Formats: sequence, C-alpha cells, structure tokens
Amino acid sequence: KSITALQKARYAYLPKLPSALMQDVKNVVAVKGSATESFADQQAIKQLFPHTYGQPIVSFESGASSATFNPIKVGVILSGGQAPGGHNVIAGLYDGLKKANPQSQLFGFLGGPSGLLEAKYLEVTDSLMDEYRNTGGFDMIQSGRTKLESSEQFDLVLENAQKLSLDALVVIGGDDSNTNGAVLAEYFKAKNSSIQVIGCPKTIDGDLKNQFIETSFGFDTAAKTYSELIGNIARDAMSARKYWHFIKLMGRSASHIALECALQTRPNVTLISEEVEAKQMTLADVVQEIAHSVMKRAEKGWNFGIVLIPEGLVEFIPEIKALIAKLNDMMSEKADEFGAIELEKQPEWVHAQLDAKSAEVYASLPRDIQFQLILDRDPHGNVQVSLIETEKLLSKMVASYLEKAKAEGKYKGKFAPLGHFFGYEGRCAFPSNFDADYCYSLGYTSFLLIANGMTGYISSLRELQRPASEWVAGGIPLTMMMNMERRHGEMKPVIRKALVELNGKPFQYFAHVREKWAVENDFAYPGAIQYYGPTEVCDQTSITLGLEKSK
Ligand code: FBP
Repeated sequence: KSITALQKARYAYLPKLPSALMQDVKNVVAVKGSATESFADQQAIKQLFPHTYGQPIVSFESGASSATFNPIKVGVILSGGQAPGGHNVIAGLYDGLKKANPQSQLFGFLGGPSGLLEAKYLEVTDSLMDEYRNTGGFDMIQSGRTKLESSEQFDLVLENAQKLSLDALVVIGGDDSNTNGAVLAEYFKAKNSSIQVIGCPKTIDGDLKNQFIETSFGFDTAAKTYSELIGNIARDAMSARKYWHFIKLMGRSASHIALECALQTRPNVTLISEEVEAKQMTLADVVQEIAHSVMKRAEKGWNFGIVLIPEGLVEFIPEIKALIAKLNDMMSEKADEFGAIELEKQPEWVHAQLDAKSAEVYASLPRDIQFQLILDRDPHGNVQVSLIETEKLLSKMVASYLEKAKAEGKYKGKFAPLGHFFGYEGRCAFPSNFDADYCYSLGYTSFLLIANGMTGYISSLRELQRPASEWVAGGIPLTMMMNMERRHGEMKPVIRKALVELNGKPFQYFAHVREKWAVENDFAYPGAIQYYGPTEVCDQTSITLGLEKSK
C-alpha cells in the first residue's frame, strides 16, 4: 500500500480528549442527573419505550468509578453516509476498551446494519486500528443504508449478537440510525437481553443536533472542504471575471452546510431551504432573488459571481414539495405499473397520473429534472436529492429570466453559468483536528457509557467551542431526543431532525450581511484544512458552532 506523507504524519497525531477523561478509567465517575422526558409526544414515546424511557442525562467527571472493568465484547457499526472521523470513533472506543481491560474485544460489523443481519464482522486488532487512525472514510469496516425495522430483523440481530456473546453494540449513525439504535436498545431489554446499545452522532449534514448534541461529527471537515473549493472558485471568478458559478452543496433537507459555507466564503447568493419554505417562495421567487444579484453586479460591469444551493432546496419550494409528495404516493401505490413503463416514456406516464396543478408544475421542468424526480427513493423513503441537478435547473431559469429582462431593456450584461456539485468529495477527507478530537472523544465516551451499564444512550460532548480539554463528556438518553412523525403514512417515533433555525444566530448574522455580499466582491478564501500550525488556524470550530455558542 502506498501511504502519503500526510497519512503517515496523521498516524502519529494524538487526538485530544477532555481532561476529565485523560486519567485512569477507575478515576472517571458517571454522574447521573434527574429523570428526563422526550422533546415532544411524551405519552406516545413513553408507551413505545417502556424500558428505556425517562433515563437520566449522564456526565463523566473525576471521581472513583463504580464500574468493574471485566473483559467485555463490543460490536460496532458505521451506518449511512460517510462522514470524516468515523475511524476515530472506533479508535476512541477501542482504546478505552483496551485501556480498561486488555482482554476486552471489539468487533466491527461489515457494511453497516446489514453486517449485523448477516453476521459479517472482523475483530479489530492493534495493527488494523493503527492503519486507520485519524484517516477519513469508513473503509475500515464500510457502511450501508439497510434499515432495521421488522421484528424478524431485530431477532436476527439479537441472535447474531448472542452468538458472539456481545455485551454491547455501538451504532455510529445519523438520526435514522440512532432512532434504530433506540428501538434496538428497547427491544433487547424487552427480550430480557443485557446487550447494551449506544449511539454516536454522525452526519456531514449537521442535522442531528440539539441543546445536548452540539454538532454531528463530519460536519466541520465537510464544510471546510467545500469552503476551500468555493473560495478557490470565487478567486478564479474574480480573476477571469466571466462566469457565474452555481454550486449545489450536499446536506439533504437541512441547509446547515450551505449556511456554514456561506459564512466561510461570503458568496453573492446563498439559498437557505428553510427560509424558502417559511416565506413560501415559489421557484419564480428563487430565480428572481438570484437574478437580482446578477443584474446589480452587471451594472457594475461584473458579469461573474457565486451562488450556493443546498441540495434539498427543491423539496422546500411549495409547488415542487407538493409535486414530490404526489409523486411519492403515486410511485408507491402504482409501483408495479410504474415499473413496467419503458424508461423513455416514464415522464409522460407520470404526467398523465397527476392532478392538474402538479401536472403543470411537472411539465414546466426540464426533461432531465423530470427524470431525476422519479428516481428510486432511498431505503428510508427519502428522495435522493443528491441526484437532482438543481444547479442546472436554476441556472437555466435565471438565463431565461435575464433574456426577458434584456428584451425589456432592463439588463445589458453577459451571463455564462457553470454548474458544480460538491458532495461526495467532502465526506471522506482526513478529519480536521476538531473532528479527529471530537470523534475520538465520542468513541471513548461510548466506551465509558458501556462500562457504566448504560443502554439507549447517545454519546455526547458539550462546550465544544472551548478547547478540547474543557469539553464535557456524557450520555443523553436517546428517547429524550424523540418525537412522533408521519413516515410512510404511519406515525413513528423518530429523532427530531434539526433544520436551520431562522431565528438562530448563524442565520441571523447571514441575513444581516447578505445584501452587501450580493452586490459587492466580499469573498473570503479559507484555503485548505490545516492540520499542523498555530491553534487559530488548525483547531477552529465551524463558524456555525461558534455563533450558536456565543453569548
Ligand atoms: P447521512 O449522514 O444522513 O447518511 O447522509 C449523508 C449524505 O451525504 C447526504 O448529505 C446525502 O443526501 C446522502 O448522504 C447521499 O446518499 P448516498 O451516499 O446514498 O448517495
């Protein structure tokens, strides 16, 4: 294998831990708070989770531990999309286990939740672990999106875990995977099994957060990676002065990534899906917002600029949202009929099934977008927004808007748009120092939760705006973060997805400065993630986290 100079250097990096966790495990005590309630729908959640509802928040502090530290066997899975730092969660868990008792064992299930069902796993050894420390990606044990939902599946997981004599399972995943983790923890208890389940908050999307989970891991690195590229493109635009760059950014429904990248790079236009929905902006309104900046800048002779588009945008534009809902219902109700239609004829077939309003919207979209809207949904029922080329849709529509404006004598500029999509390139970067430290601490904390007998908890680090030594480690009951939501026509207990809050500090700051960014050249150039050098260059957290935690 060829190892790059950076990879070699990163092997030697020692992730920072909160100082309370730096001592011997015998001197770290679990301090429990009082009973908790779920964020909403308390009665329904309590009924669905009779064994795990209401557990206290736990924090780890200096003090004599009551844990026994007998040898234990723990399984771990990486679930869903990749996020930088996953390997370090495993490293923190592994080091904690071995530090407390060298006889303890860690098993990595392969390919995500399906590895649990198929009993495909490997044992993590020192040499294997050392190959992956501080590296990006999930390739050590891979990941997958299989959804665990039926009781047959849960039985199979239990059976496979029992065959291996597992004491605990750590699920590293996003909101859906941690919801699965909560259900699994409850299921094991209901079946009188003592196998514990602990979750860790993963996703570049940044939408698994609340007052206790300050950020999900991977968000920091992914946003910094995209911001580097956006900054570079902005500088290219400033140099060549001839292109408008339409950049779609990954992140699913939430616009956290787009907002963070905007704060880092100050582009001319950034669309925030949550605002589009709140203001009920139509596609025409969105196009007009972009065209406003293009036209204002053209007056100054600047026929170039940067537009950031969150990938989930189309789902928040009222008329397209309604169309997608109709398409979802139709595609599941008439799945067989739809499946039998020749690919080329699908849009026409779909069009004929829709009501007049949705049919009109569907017909108004370019043909490639019509196809992209009827692609298969993912196993969790989500539209695969990464595959919809919103950047092209918008640049085409802005072009026609400008043509009209030109005909009316309102615009004299030139408009040459280029489309980009930044997504997969940010998910497996070498984790930033923040993510490397945060993930290692999350993994180490998940070990402490196991050692202290907890189940149905998510590993948590708080006060993340401070240096790592001052972070507060602990566990939050998963049921606390749940509410009831309609999924596939049924009410289900799920962890609440955190979208951008329009009255939150990050958005408020952005809203305050964006008109200036729209018409000026205020671009900022963050450059590549730095791993070595002054703390203010290497260890800074995301601007979102900084603003959210500011007084
Ligand atoms: P999760 O962390 O929620 O699994 O999603 C991360 C993500 O990168 C989303 O931003 C994106 O929409 C999706 O995965 C893409 O899915 P896939 O990797 O299956 O193409």
